[in-house]
Amino acid sequence: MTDIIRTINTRDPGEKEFHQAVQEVIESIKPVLDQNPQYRQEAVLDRIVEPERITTFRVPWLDDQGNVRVNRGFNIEMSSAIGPYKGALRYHPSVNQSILKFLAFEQTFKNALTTLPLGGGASGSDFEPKGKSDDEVMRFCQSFMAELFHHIGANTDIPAPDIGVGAREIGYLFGMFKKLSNEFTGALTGKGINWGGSLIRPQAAGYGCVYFAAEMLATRNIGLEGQTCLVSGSGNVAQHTAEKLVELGARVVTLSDSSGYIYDAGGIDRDKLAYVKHLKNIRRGRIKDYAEKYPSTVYTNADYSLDYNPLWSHRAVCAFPCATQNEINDKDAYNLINNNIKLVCEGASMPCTPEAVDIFLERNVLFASGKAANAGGVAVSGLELVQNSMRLNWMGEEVDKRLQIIMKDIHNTCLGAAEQYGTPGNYVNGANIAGFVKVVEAMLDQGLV
Ligand code: NDP
Ligand code: 2IT
Repeated sequence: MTDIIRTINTRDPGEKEFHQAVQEVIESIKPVLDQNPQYRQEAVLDRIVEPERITTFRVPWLDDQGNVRVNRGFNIEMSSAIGPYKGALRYHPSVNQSILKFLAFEQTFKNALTTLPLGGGASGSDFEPKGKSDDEVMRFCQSFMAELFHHIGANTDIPAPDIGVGAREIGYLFGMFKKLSNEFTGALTGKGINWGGSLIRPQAAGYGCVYFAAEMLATRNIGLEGQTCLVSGSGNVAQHTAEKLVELGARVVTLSDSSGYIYDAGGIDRDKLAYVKHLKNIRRGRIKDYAEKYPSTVYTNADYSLDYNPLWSHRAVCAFPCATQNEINDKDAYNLINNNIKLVCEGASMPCTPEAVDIFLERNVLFASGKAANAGGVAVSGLELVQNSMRLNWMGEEVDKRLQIIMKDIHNTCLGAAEQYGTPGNYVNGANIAGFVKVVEAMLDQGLV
């Protein structure tokens, strides 16, 4: 165990997701530390694993029956080395300090890879939006923002959609931010298109993930057309990953939510995806309904007592985990490999366990970690901020073109860094090294702060 892992284990025992995210970066950057003794002298690791600021706060709200409910809110400001704190805002019952620190830590390097001047942060709550009325969600968001607005702003900290936070929540949050701060600025991204949002932002993480996958496949002269793809999740990232895959001629056969998954051997086409979007974004229903609408589909209930997820046991060339952290373990990795998998591209944040990642790398599967592959979301958030400060809106084609260029650049940056430090083709090392060096160089330039 390295000193830094020992330090965070002692200082923050039980923060297993945060430890996992740190461990992955530390393993990748060993050669960088060896070649740059100054980094050790300046204790950059000790500094980079300690958030610049953490806030936790009470979020009281009234449910529709008039009962007082209380949730916990968090804001993690991890690194402002290269720009204002920026990252995910997540509402999910599992949210705790460990999960948000892991997200904020990964985000710091992800944002560095985008080439945009954005630091790393994350915020959220253990609030469960599923099953709540729109009024309840609005009251919760307003109470959450009553505290968060002290900390955020277009030049300080800019939250954005993540699990459980989409257009509806950003709307309620922005409305309250504007009222409290008396300013109309880009203090949140993922805003509605009529009030400061960017075209393509809802699609960006998913589309970007597929652009990244296409770049990876091209290094082995493989195209996406006709390839069978497994996608997990059915939220924002999964929907738009599937949408771009279908547009490029791939065959998407799975989608899931926390209750189960569907397998549609005929392929999920545009019309079926339109149904999924309505089901999930408007009706806020369960993916199970898909199998009732399209009876040739097989629906399987989630069984959390199993030590593998049957979604990853189907034969496919590409896998896109787009739901949540640690959804592919070592057993799932072997199941994928035994079924011909050639590429695993993380749409979600840290969806593969370290054991699964090692198996993919050992078996020469093309593997991209989320901090590179899903960076399209935050990249277009960055473009949303540019448009806000210029007070203009770009056309969708313009944003999409920029997104494609950014994903191609990130791909090449990862390959270049991996090659330079002796692990050609290893996108995990490449992403960690390139992101780390950029952030650390900025920290050193700015002195001990
Ligand atoms: P959504 O809330 O839109 O969708 C999340 C999906 O994952 C839902 O289908 C949800 O099912 C499922 N899910 C969530 N938690 C679990 C769980 N514990 N077990 C099984 N399924 C689960 O979120 P997003 O699509 O925005 O985010 C998905 C992932 O992508 C996250 O890891 C996020 O960090 C990452 N990401 C998101 C970006 C964005 O712009 N939105 C950008 C970059 C990364 P259910 O409805 O049943 O909960
Ligand atoms: O994980 C992520 O990159 C996000 N949820 C989006 C962050 C952003 O600022 O757009």
